[in-house]
Amino acid sequence: MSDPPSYEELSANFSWSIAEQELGHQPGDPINIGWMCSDRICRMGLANKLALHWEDYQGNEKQFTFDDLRVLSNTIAHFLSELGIRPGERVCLFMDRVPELYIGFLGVLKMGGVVQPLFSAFGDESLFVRLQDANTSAIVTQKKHVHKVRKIREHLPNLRYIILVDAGESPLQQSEVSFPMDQARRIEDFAVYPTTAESPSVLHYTSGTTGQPKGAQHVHYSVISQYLTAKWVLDLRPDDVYWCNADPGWVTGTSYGIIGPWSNGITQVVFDSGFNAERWYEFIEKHRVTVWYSAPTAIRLLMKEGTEIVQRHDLSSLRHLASVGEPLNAEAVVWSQKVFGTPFHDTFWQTETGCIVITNLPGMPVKPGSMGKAFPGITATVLHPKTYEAVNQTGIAGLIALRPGWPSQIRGYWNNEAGFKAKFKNGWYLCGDRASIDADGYFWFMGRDDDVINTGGHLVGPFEIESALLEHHAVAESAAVAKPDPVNMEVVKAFVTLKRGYDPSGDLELEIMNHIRKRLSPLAMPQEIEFVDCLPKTRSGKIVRRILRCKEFHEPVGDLSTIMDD
Ligand code: 6R9
Repeated sequence: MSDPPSYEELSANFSWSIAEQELGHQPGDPINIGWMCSDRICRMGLANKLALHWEDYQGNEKQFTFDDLRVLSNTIAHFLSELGIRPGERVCLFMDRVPELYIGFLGVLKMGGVVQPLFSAFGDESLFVRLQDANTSAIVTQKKHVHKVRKIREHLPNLRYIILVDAGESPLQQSEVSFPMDQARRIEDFAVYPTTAESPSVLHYTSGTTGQPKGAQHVHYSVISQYLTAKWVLDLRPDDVYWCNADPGWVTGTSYGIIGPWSNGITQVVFDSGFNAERWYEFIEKHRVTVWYSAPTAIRLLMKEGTEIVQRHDLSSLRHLASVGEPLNAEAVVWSQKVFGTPFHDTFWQTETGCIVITNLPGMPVKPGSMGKAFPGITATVLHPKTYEAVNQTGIAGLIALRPGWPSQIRGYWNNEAGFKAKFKNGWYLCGDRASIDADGYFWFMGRDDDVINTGGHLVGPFEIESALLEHHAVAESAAVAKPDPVNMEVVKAFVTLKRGYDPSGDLELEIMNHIRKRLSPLAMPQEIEFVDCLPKTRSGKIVRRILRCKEFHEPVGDLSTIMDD
């Protein structure tokens, strides 16, 4: 197999028109993601290629070719149009990771609707806030989740249809309709709605640190970025079997759990199941997964389970590994290289960017602990937090900023123009994170803006502290936050969960403190370690330090709707 091209080769003369050409898109022409990911692939002669191999925790399996994707997404698009859903209206997908979710995504887009994917684990209140804000017209769901919709139904006068994909013989209530995808009359030909580059496609709700969640509005042109970043960063090749762990309620599960692989005509496997190391390794082994896109939260859990369990499985199919969502600790990179024979490659991006923007491309040397470099076509820098001028000095941390204008950048927050405008300063888009850049152009993540700790006027990022903690053999996960201090304003406090076989004790605290003292500056040293059973996380697996910090400061914690509560 030939080596992937180098970063320099890919960057030279880069233009997003490379993706336009490969996708056969002429500026000004209609462009529809649903069509791109199904009909177009069939036209390329791949109609009978496996597109989705789905499995759930009970061992049920289903398989769909690209032609199935085409016909079944037609069928859903036709059904929604017949119901009277019009282009531009929001259709919420509120399902577990069942095939209807993935194919429904393409179907809504094909009829010109705007997909609003939400985690099926959301309770009725989290659901209500988002359906009300988006003025959603229809929701597609399952029997097991419909009670949550019924509970809030009367307060959502504009929600015209509740569509059940597995109603069977169950009695339906007012405005509920049954749509069993497998039994519906298959629609061979559907006139795909001629959306154009700027037509809205996906409305992703992202949790703000405080206040209400924001609806990030994507457009159909985003596929240009998602196609090319999936191909180059995830190193997708025609024979790959690709596995993305993310739920489509999170942007990773749509940009790279649907659009990226399928616009590339790649076979993907979906496992509708929670985390379980044994089951995950079995899944990789059984399906001969070659490319795996995961997240630090899952990787830390795998590390906690140890290497012995890895050795019991044949994971030799794995060729390329990538990670997103949180900083990827150097320890995790080194560990993955050791146990899988290839390191997890970090990828940094956001709901708002729509695609990977800073990353370790396959051909680049990986520096463990660094996120890598700006993707070709993305201009990224770090800005001084007061002047918003580029820091232009290696090793000095600043605000991560991107030059606006890449194809998959969101076009706004739904009903929140002021919130969107506030993300731009001095001609840059601000990510809300801090990093420094080294002499080779590699970005080193420091922390989210609001998580940075100000101790005696010095800023300390939680990432370096947590990475040092993770190097101790007893530590499974940690979160470093500020706690109030009369002298230094803030000092560092670390919350730590332990690996199996270790119990909290004063001695262990001392041992961990001694271990990290060698790695951290005195300012970054935690004043206190608190052992906890688990850390607060979002549904996408991010540690929410804000909750821990607010408790230390006795402040209200703000919006908790995306926090895992089970
Ligand atoms: C795709 C996604 C975005 C925020 C982002 C940052 C954090 C994501 C990261 C990372 C360090 C990485 N983040 N990837 N931090 N290294 N490789 O996660 O989108 O849910 O909107 O979150 O996640 O703080 O600003 P989203």
